[in-house]
Amino acid sequence: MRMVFRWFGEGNDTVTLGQIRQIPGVEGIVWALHDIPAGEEWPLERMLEIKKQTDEYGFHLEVVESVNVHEDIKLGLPTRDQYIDNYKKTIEKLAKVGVKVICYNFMPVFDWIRTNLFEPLEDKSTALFYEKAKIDSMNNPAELVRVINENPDFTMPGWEPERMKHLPALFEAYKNVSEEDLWSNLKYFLEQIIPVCELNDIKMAIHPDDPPWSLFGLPRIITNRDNIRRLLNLVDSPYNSVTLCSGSLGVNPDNNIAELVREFADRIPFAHIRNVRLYDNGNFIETSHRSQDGTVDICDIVAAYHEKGFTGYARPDHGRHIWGEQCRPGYGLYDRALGIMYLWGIWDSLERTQRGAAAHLQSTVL
Ligand code: DNO
Ligand code: MN
Repeated sequence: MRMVFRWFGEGNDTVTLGQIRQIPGVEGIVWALHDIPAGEEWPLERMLEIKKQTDEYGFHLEVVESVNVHEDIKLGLPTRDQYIDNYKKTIEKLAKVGVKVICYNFMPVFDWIRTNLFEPLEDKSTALFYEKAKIDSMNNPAELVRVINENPDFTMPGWEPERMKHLPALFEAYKNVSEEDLWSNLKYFLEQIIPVCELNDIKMAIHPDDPPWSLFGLPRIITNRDNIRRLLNLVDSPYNSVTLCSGSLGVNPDNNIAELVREFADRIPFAHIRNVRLYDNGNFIETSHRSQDGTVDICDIVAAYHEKGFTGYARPDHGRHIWGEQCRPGYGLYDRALGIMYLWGIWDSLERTQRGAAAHLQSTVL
């Protein structure tokens, strides 16, 4: 397991590279050029700038999260080809700074959806929260557009006001895009991209939908085991792979993440590991990593990775906001650092046990 840490860049993150350097066992930075709009080619000079900053701390840049996919590609519009060309050129340049994995997602319009970014937990820390009743009350495009039109300042946590302006048009564009259409648009994209990845030794690792169900009438397809199988078969290459996110998939209790790890291990170059607590009413909140603190059994998941001899990258994904830290929602220093130490704790003790068992076996054979 190769531990990495997401960093949003100089001036764009409250956490510094110097602080990350002091978290035990972190070897690389998960990065992106966050200001470049989806569909545009990333400039090499900008990548080299990041490389210069991170080199100083001895971090590698092998994982990018995310190179976002332009909406026209997801919609399957004729204009998609120019954006796919740009994506290919970006892949070629990323290879030049040593990138090995590109995490991306194929969720129409929205990335993750929550209703409160600072919901208090019992210990007075706060975390990202999803309130089912609130989402249900506006869970169709017409209703959401109505709410937006009536309140020009309306925004949901994490949705930039800029993007909210385009929502009615985007919903209109997606009106006739079914799940099957989205599958075929993803296939079209991957068929074009994967050969370029093979040439450049970079894996495309799709992030599951968060939450893994359809919202506002928009299709969502990377949601469960069967759909991950289908994704991997769209283009059967090791370069077509998955970012297995325990928190995103874990809010559906039917998804057994450890089982997914066991089944898909050789196609998971990047693991997102975090816990969530599900409530009976369909709400969920992100919690600390410890198995007992949420509904997702992190010990079992790490054990599954260990059992499979996982040599891919892992990051603690989100954390709570603790000790008064003012930070990007979900991306503080403290709780993610605690999460890393929990993951290492499980991992290292499994290593010991395995080594002990091997030594024991050797001594009995002798
Ligand atoms: C949630 C996070 C995501 C992720 C993007 C990847 O679990 O990991 O916001 O960064 O969806 O494209
Ligand atoms: Mn994730």
